[in-house]
Amino acid sequence: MKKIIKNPMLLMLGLSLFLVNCKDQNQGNNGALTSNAAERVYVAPGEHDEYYAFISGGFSGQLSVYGLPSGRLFKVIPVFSQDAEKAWGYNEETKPMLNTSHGFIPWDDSHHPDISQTNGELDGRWVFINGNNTPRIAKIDLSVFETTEIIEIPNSAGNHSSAFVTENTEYVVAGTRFSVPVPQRDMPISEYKGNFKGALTFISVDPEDGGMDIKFQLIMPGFDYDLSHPGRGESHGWFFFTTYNTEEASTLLEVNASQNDKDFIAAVNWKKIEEYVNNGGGTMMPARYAHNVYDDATHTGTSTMKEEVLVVNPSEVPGAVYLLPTPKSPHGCDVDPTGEYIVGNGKLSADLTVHSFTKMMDAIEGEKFDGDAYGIPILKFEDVLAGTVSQPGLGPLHTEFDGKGNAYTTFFISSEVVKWKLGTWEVVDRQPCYYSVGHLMIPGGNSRKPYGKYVVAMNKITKDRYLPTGPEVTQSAQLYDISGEKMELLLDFPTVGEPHYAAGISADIIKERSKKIFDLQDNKHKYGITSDADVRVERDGNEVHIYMSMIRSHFNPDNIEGVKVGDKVYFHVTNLEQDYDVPHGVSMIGANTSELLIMPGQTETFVWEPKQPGVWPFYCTDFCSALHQEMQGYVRVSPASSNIDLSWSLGE
Ligand code: K7E
Ligand code: CUA
Repeated sequence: MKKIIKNPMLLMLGLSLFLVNCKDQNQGNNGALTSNAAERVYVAPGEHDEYYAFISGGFSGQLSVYGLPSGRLFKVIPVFSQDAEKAWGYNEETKPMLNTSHGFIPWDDSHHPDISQTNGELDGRWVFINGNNTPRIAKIDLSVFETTEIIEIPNSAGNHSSAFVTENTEYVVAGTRFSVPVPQRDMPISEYKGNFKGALTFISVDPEDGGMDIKFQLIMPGFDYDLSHPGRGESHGWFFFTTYNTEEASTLLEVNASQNDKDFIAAVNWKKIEEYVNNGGGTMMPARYAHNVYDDATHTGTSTMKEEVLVVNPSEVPGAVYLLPTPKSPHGCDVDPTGEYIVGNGKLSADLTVHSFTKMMDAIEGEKFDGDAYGIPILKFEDVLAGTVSQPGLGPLHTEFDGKGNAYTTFFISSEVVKWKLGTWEVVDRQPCYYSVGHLMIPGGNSRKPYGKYVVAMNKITKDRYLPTGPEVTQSAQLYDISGEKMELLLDFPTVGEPHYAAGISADIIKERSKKIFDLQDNKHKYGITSDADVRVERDGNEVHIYMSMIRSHFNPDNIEGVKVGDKVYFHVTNLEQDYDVPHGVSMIGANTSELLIMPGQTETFVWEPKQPGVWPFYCTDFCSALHQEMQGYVRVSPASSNIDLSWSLGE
């Protein structure tokens, strides 16, 4: 046990608990300033927010949509976790979206959303987000705010240094946190060192429809790959990954992965590797992974199992990968808007380390190496160092930029956001967070053009900040105004799940692209109908298919007879409405699934397996009109042995 106590991280965690419990922290603004702050986050009834913020749900597996500066929650977009409210993963159309090589996986841990870019600026077409646990990348289409694609990542585990996009969304990148045997196989854990590998996956994104496809996987040494960011401007074409556990320990990492004085930032020249694979380089290896696509015309997801993936070893492409020594177990890996500075946030380091892209290129050209790791050249720390921010705080995690030459770094242990200047490395301001901040987000932060008006800090601990709700209290974000010299805390707001990273964008870019309805005439759903003339009920063995419509304020049909115990009854329900904001819902007594919430012009399906004879009602779950309570129907269920014919009707 003595050995454990020597671990600096534990000592620092102890200090953190002390700080968190210490009540004499500056509690922020006084009364007069508070009313001023209230005005600055107040969005009057009927007015719109200036920014969208897409905040990850962490262990909720979802992505939440907020407005800034109000902090108002608009929507929780289901991504990796089943959501009964929207039937995600419950209806027949979206179940395939959660398929993986491990079967149907109804949950994940989502950390890092990133919005698509064109020429290094956010274009608001899609937002990508990682699933850590069963490695996946999802794409959300921001015209409909729905998850429309999920691709599983083979050879990967704890998909954490993900999902960040290059400056023309050429790639969304997914780095493995855990190294594992590649390919997976039965072997002793003690043989980790030298044998386990870390896959860095480059997923191409179709510039037209956003379709994702794994272009190649770079098979790296068995480190942990924690976070990553793309180069931009001059450094476009490179991608940077922080590593820890360069010790390659497989047990008690809190001690064994904290031995090396420096770990690395891995710099990957993806353009060079892209060229190599475009010329036939790399090796196809067997790998099973699911590729799930949701089609807005058929309103249906399909899952395809892929069988192979293209892998590249760094040694095959000399000059494509270098290692930049970085103290000490770095977490965040953040690139400034010019693309010159790469910030490594060493969790156990007293100072913040900033590398220079220009110096890195000079050192590479001069071939000034300090040995290698598994054949990958290590550059000299002094040769690539742009500067250090000296003792800015304790436990640095993540850095964002305001586009005006300032950087903002979160410190988990000392629980604060620290503002410092790029180039002079001087600390110019610090503000406490309540409490223990993880990520922070400046809208447009991961691009050439951050908006630089607000920063959102996302905190791990809230303690006494809100009314208590039993042992589990809300997670929380805090909004600061950063338009002046000093940061000003404006607002606390609760979040869904545990927020990690977030992505923010000017509302104007998204607003005008937002779809209002699905066009009924474009509905290509296999079981969809476009008018009441197509309403019917069909039997196929013990399967019964109900082609049903819904419009204010009835279902058609609303009386169905001839269903029997033992049948599998499919309700294929089309919402015939073509007006904005008129969804209908449907639910059936005793159905082992969720309701459906169906948008105008859309078709969805649920399955009901009646267990008992009787007359069983169904009803609309969304208060759609003054006669919403009249929107109901009955299904008569007869014993399995009965010979009552199928019949259906409305108003007869
Ligand atoms: Cu720092 Cu998963 Cu980005 Cu959370 S990670 S804090
Ligand atoms: Cu339709 Cu309520």
